[in-house]
Amino acid sequence: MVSFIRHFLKLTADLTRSVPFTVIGGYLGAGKTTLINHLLKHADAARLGLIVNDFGAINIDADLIESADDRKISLTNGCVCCGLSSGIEDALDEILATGPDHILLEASGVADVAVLTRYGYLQGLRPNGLIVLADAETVRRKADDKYVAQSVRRQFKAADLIILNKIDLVEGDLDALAEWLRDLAPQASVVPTSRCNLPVELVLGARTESEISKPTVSDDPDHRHASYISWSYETGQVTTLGNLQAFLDALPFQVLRLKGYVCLNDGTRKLVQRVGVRTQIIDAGASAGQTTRLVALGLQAQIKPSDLDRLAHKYLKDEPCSI
Ligand SMILES: Nc1nc2c(ncn2[C@@H]2O[C@H](COP(=O)(O)OP(=O)(O)OP(=O)(O)O)[C@@H](O)[C@H]2O)c(=O)[nH]1
Ligand SMILES: [Mg+2]
Repeated sequence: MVSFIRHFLKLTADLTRSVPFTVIGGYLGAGKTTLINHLLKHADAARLGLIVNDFGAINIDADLIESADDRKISLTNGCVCCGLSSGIEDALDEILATGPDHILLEASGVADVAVLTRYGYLQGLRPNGLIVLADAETVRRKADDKYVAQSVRRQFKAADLIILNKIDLVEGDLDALAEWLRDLAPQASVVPTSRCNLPVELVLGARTESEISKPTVSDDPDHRHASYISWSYETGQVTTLGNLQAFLDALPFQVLRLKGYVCLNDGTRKLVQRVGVRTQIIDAGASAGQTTRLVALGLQAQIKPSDLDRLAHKYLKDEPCSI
């Protein structure tokens, strides 16, 4: 009896102390990291613990997230939805020990996100839902693409909230697009925005059990990301801005996502982001002590890492430093 009461008291204490756990999903480049940075900037004093699962061998997202390192853990070289499960449990323990108010997991863009919500039931945590980002410019095309439609649609069907991001890039009928998403995922609310500029409450606000979907076991026995291949590249050498541009122009359009940092021969560093055909090159400060690091993702049937190696060797190194 005494042990039962002790167990009951511990359970009650665990419930009141449990930390909300929210999964952030969405296909490659939809805006997951942008959302996390928005939350970090606007969540006032809330201490956010972050776990970032990037697909490639180098975790670029961990660098893109503007958070204190002790509350941010990156998991690389695989996807937590179909492997790395002990990795995520250890990471959750480590983050919990820092005393966060809320834990966010950025899933890799190709993850089976519904499977990840089950970690919210671990001791010390409470599930707070699954947010899925949609890239307003490309979502309809991706949802009909014969190779990626299944993984894109599966994410929406499991979502509690869909953030229809990048509406600044849409020229057509936005209402019709939102309506199409609502038909695809009637269980979720759909919120249009750009740059994930939303009230933080929408993501971090507490959701009751009836407001969140139950986690699932993957219904796809072949879900091992066999069809995707990642490419990583690192060099201590520098290049010119012109060669970086030539590299990006020469990349096959089948590269679905590319991101990382490139060091130039003028002593600066550029952040490079490419989602489909859209490319961004942003100043990222001085390159001192840094290396060029890039990751890319595409379908195994469509890109060859050796082709990307060849392009990188041709354009991203061997330039004498001009400073
Ligand atoms: N035009 C426009 N660009 C955006 C918007 N939101 C994000 N981006 C850009 O889209 C690119 C990808 O954004 P991320 O936040 O890194 O996307 P992600 O989902 O974390 O990408 P992965 O983790 O690689 O799957 C970046 O270049 C962002 O600056 C938006 O609302 N409008
Ligand atoms: Mg990201």
